[in-house]
Amino acid sequence: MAAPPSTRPPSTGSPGVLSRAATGVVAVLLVLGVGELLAAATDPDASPFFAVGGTTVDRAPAWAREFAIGTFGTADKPALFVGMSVLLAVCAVVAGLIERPRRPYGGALLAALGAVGVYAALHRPEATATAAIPTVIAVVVGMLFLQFAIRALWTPRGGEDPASPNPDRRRFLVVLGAGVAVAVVAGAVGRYLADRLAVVLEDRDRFRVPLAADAAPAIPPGADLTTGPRAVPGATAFVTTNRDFYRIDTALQVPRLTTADWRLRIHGMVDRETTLTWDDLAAFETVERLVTLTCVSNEVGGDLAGNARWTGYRIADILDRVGVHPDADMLLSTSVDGFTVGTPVEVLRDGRDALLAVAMNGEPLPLQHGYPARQVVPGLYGYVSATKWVVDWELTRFDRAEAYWTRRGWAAKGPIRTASRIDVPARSARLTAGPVVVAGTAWAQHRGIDRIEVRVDGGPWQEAEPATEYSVDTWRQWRWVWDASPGDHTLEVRAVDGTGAIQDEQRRPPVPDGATGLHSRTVTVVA
Ligand SMILES: Nc1nc2c(c(=O)[nH]1)N[C@H]1C(S)=C(S)[C@@H](COP(=O)(O)O)O[C@H]1N2
Ligand SMILES: [Mo]
Repeated sequence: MAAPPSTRPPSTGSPGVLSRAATGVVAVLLVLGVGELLAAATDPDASPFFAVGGTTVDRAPAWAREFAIGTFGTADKPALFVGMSVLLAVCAVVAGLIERPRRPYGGALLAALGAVGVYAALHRPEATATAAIPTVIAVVVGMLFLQFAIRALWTPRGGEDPASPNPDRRRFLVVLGAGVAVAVVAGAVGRYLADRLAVVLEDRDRFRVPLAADAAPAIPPGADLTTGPRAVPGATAFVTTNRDFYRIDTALQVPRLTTADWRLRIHGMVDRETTLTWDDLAAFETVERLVTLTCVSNEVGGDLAGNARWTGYRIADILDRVGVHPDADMLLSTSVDGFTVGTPVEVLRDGRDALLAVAMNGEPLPLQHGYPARQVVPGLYGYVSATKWVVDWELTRFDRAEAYWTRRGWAAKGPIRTASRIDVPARSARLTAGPVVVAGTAWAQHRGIDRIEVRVDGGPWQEAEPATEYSVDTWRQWRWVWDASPGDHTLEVRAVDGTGAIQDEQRRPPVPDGATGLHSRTVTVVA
């Protein structure tokens, strides 16, 4: 008897070349798509594909560059991307062909490509260690996919017929399709976010910082310990650069808001509900001030404080325009990302320079610091005053509303506590006996710093030399010359604020309303 005709082709023992190659290609697409999305959401310079491209351009030897420009002209960058894509496609096909169930050779190839991406991302200008994260996660996703899909290709359907190990085509196609879908969606969303960022960056480039009708007083010589003939090496600069300014917020992705899209809706207990557009701001007087910001989470001796030149509009002027009800005691401000802050209305209207700021140190606000508009209120910790990307003001009451951090255990009101810090000599410094310059900074925003005192090994307090005071809203530097004797010594500092109150010496953690205690530094002096 003749055998019945087989409906299935006999098993060849290994799935088709095309399917395996396709699996490799989809795995690489996933790496690119996921990498693009994660980079766009965190750090656009960390995109594996574009980091490799950028690093190739930067590292290309002169002859290669000459050749590329000579051959492709202004299309040298598209040519680079095409070249990279061809190379990637070849690697993708190879990865698919060499991957085996439980033997992820193709995955190893993806990891090797990923290593190149990580290297490139870490070597972009201004890159930090986190630039590696998008590539690492994307490669892991790609490797898992590759192994999963290849297993679908090799595993017999349900395993019920071990004699004919035919792959489950349908399951394989579903896995492959899902991979393509995720790669495409991730890539598209990633590109959208990246374009959105480009739009905001262009908007920021076009933005001209308004000239201040009421400019900040000049910084007197002697306010800054880092300049002048008596400059102290290692001291903290009086004005913090935008790059060095601490950053604290809850935003996983920095909000991307253009001046055209920006609105400030003012509502609640007001006479006239108003929505301000960017152009409406021009009606208010432009003010420029130096103000020191501090985070409530700053530990004793910590660096979550910075001093910048802010340009903007008086919050009080804007509040006057809408007419605040007398029983409203809280300005509940909301960021475009939903973060909320509750600020006492009284503080905003007591004459201090509470600003809706649009510029920082003469530049439009950096995206991370609240572009296009944020609040700056002298004397209050950031969590109760300094709303970045602010788009909504509700006039309300502290007994009706609760802001983001208050709901999470922090105090409803947060005046800044008097603090002082030793910056020089450095931690665990080894010094030579004799005169040693000790220096640092101290702050008590809106009360000012009157006096700074230093003591050695718990001895008597000795008055340090304060730098020239700029204003009660900025920090004040100080220096003290110590006649150091050999041995291990502990230096401590304390400040006296403008009301004559001595800094609180009792050690308390930052929660719920700011750390207290003295900053100390232990140093070794050798003969
Ligand atoms: N939108 C938004 N604004 C915010 C925050 C935030 O998480 N989201 N954090 C606040 C806190 S706690 C501080 S200390 C300051 C820090 O401002 P900076 O990042 O510009 O230094 O921003 C404040 N404004
Ligand atoms: Mo903060």
